[in-house]
Amino acid sequence: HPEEKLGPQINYTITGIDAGAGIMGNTQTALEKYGLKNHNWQLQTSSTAAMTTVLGKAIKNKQPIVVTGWVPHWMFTKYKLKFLKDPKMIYGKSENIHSISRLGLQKDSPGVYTFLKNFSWNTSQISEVMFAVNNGTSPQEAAKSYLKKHPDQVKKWLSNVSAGKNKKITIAYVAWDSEIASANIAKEVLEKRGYQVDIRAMEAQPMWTAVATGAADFSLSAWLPTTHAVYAHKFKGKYIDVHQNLHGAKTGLAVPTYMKNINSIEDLKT
Ligand code: PBE
Repeated sequence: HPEEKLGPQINYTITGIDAGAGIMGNTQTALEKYGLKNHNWQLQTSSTAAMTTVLGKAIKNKQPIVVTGWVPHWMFTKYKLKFLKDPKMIYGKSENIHSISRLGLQKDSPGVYTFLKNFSWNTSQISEVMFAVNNGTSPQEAAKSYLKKHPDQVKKWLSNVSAGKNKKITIAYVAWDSEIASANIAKEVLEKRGYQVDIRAMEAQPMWTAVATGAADFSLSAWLPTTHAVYAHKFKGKYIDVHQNLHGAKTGLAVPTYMKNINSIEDLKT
């Protein structure tokens, strides 16, 4: 029904993910700043898995849907989606994924700190791992086979990284697809150098807390400057922003491309 208003067709609901995700807070802000709150729009909390399932069903039936979307994620390759324009820049101009460490890591684990300085990859590389996992390969197996296929990159990541000698390292991550990929890659790479690596999945706020309190040595799951701005501000001075491990990330609201009349967040009002 292309002429029908969108809101009533989808109960004025944006399908979201886990409450701690930065994209959820930013979407609340967007609802306010674009005046959508007064138009009954609401954001539904869910999980990435539930959101992508609902999205897949809507697309199968060519029904309208609005989701919280981001790249890198396989949803943008598996489905024909478009980001809604965000003229008010609520979701930021450009976003990167940062590696953050606890205070003191450089001093007492210089090898791990060097790895963090070395570690970066691009969206097509991380997608190899995400796709394998989405197709049913275990994250650990997917990471192992990636390392086998990219020995030169592994060499770079490990350059000047001193031997771990069984030193225990804890990585905190959030179970978003991109961070499942990076945490498992980091574990496998550091274990090649003799570190004993424990990766721990948690929600976003506990992840930042773990790094800020030193309960975890580092995390590769920090989306900055916008998505996790609230956490970065809250824990300012209690963590080290070591390096950017992926450039060109993006978050926002997304819809299937067959929703021809909806191209901007502003269009949700009409
Ligand atoms: N995400 C994926 C996260 C960061 C990684 C966009 C869902 C967030 O919103 O916090």
